Amino acid sequence: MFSKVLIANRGEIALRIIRACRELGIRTVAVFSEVDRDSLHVRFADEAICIGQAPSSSSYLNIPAIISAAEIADVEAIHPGYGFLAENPHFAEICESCKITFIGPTPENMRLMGDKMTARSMMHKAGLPIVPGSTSIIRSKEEALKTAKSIGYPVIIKAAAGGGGKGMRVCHNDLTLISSLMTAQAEADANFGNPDVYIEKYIEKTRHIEIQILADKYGHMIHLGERDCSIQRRHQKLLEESPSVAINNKLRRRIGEMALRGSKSVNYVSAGTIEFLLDENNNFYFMEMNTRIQVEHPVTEMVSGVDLIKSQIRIASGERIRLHQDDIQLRGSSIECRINAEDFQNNFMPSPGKIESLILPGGPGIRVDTHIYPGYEISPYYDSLVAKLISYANTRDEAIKVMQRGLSEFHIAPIKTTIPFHLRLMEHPLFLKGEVSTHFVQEMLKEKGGEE
Ligand code: MV4
Repeated sequence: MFSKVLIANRGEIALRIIRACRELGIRTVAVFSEVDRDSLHVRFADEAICIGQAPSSSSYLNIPAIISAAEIADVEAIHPGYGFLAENPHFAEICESCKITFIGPTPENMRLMGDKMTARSMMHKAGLPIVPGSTSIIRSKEEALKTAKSIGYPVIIKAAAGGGGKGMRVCHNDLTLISSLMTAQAEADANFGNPDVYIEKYIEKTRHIEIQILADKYGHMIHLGERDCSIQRRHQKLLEESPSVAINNKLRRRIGEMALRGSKSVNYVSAGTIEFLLDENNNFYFMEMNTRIQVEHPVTEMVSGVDLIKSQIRIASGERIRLHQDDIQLRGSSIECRINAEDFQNNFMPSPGKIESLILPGGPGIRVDTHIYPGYEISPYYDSLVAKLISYANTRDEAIKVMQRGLSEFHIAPIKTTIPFHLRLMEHPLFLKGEVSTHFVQEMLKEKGGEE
């Protein structure tokens, strides 16, 4: 096992990793930007090193500064968390060349799965179902029209280097396809430095289902069931839950086996997530693979009893996963609400500033993953996630009740948060029945206010 690890991240995930390290007896080194000097990850770590100014490009994305900090502090490994450098194969290679273990997948894993088009064709070869669509990059209007004609409208244009919904365009006819092709290519180029796009049949009214897997360096892999991430707005997830009401044991076994088959075919190592779309007839299709720990990992931890961060660290240090698939007993129900510093009443506008007063919820079935405290200043430089409120109970109905109670105890002032949104969601008849698709939030917001 490592004796010292650097955490190349900030916020709640940096704290989460520090906590895992402490329990494993590993010393921790935090890195921070100039505005994060008073952050809890700096206080909780054994050592802390300033790596640059507030903009991410100067600090949390600054590879030379992070590697220098790792060399100075003499760490054996770096945990990248999520976002920032977590899925950057170049960074993982630099770590390797400096004899620092990158706690995550191999650079090769990240490179292959980072190209969504390559991921799609590799998973298809491995036998996973994929949505009908183009088998290569779309280079011309003619190619786009030909593909759309063969699969039929509606179609969706996606960026090869994209993921997470950025730069996607749904098209219903030849006219919108041609105009969207140009804008999608320009947007892909501007956002990812790569204009390549491909086309798929657009599947309506889907659920976003993802399977968590763990793989060690010796080819042994297990899956830890699914998360339902259908509650999202403009591709930002707002609530995740496990298990999904749409998945029975038989379907879970089938999707789980597919996720493992795909992961094995690319010799995957570490924690990873395979995203699927589930349509109204329970057909599922591979979408993409996320080669990192995800924001919503706690709901899987609650129902599986497996600590995913400790597992990542153990795997990176060369330990074997001692669990077999039969050992994994998913139990109970867990929900995570993302509490963002955003004004739900005002089109989810960012609401940074100083937290003057704070009361965090607690009690049975509540977990709060957060880095905020009274007096903490929420910076406009980084994402708006301020806390993850996670509930756990025997059944989904009970987990919802626990979440309602937790949300009503949660008090932050004067900044605005997504708590009022979640309180409304917890009373929505369709959410209570579990009848949600990826269009749910948009439709719910239309019911009152109508700002969408
Ligand atoms: C799709 C889709 C429907 N059909 N692909 C969004 C995130 C990325 N991982 C894949 N995504 C989707 N891909 C096909 N062929 C629906 C989504 C999707 C979505 C699309 C439009 C508006 C909201 C959405 C929310 C989740 C998923």
